[in-house]
Amino acid sequence: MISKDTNVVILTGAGISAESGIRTFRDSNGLWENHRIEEVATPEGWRANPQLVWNFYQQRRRQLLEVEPNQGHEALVRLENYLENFLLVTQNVDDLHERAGSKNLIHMHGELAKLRCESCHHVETLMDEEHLKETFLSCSEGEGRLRPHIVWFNEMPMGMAEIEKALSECDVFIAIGTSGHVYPAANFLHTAKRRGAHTIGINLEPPENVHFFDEFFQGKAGEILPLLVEKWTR
Ligand code: BV8
Repeated sequence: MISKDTNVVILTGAGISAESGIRTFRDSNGLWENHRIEEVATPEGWRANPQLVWNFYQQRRRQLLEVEPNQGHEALVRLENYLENFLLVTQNVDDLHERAGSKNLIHMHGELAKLRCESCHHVETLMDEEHLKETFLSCSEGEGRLRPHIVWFNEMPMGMAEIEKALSECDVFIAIGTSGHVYPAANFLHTAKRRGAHTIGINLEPPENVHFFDEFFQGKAGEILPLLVEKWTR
């Protein structure tokens, strides 16, 4: 069902990074449990208590130095190298997909490794020791304060025009390691289905929208993806 000229769009969520040791959001020891979403992942939370939000993200940025891509990330690189038309959209803000070698990649919810100036909006990857402390950082281009280059709730996700275009042209849509809680990402499955794409879900637990998938594989992405990609690229 997947051959070299099949047009594939993939959406990943926190579940694909779980086997690398990055906690997901809604599993029992999810990230949010230590904090209410409104406090740490909204513009209002940032305005109300920037130090709390900054410390929350600096702790997650420091964790990037301790984790590695897993076999799920690596299998997606093999699939991308095999296909002529491939787009990987991730809700994740870690850098494990690019470190595994993914190229055609959109971080629709931003990136932990990057910071953005609140005044001139200059974006930079800043992951040296001095950028990971709990003191605020200033923009190198002006004097604005740097904020996480992250899409918070009620902020516009990134790359939406490119994503919508890819979804309108795809033959196969694969959602991996996502609970289907967060919009507009959770709508991509329906957009692809309306286009007539074949839809595949891979998740540890059946997500809320499991019945909308043509095929669903329950289990760990790091175990299932290498087997599926080996079959598809044979
Ligand atoms: C927007 C960055 C509009 C932060 C994130 C009411 C109803 C519907 C929608 C809304 C509503 N009220 C508000 C909204 C919109 C809102 C939303 O969807 N809210 C939800 C909570 C109801 N969405 C927004 O605000 C979005 N923006 O709508 O803008 C707009 C329009 C015009 C102009 C301006 C604005 C922005 C949403 C982005 C928020 N930012 N991340 C950060 O990371 O710090 S969301 C956050 O959740 C992460 O990005 C995460 O990736 C994402 C989704 O979670 P998942 O990835 O699915 O993770 P989760 O833990 O939920 O699930 C993991 C799954 O993996 C589980 O199912 C588990 O079983 C599985 N798993 C675990 N281990 C494995 C595994 N699977 C396979 N293998 C394993 N080993």
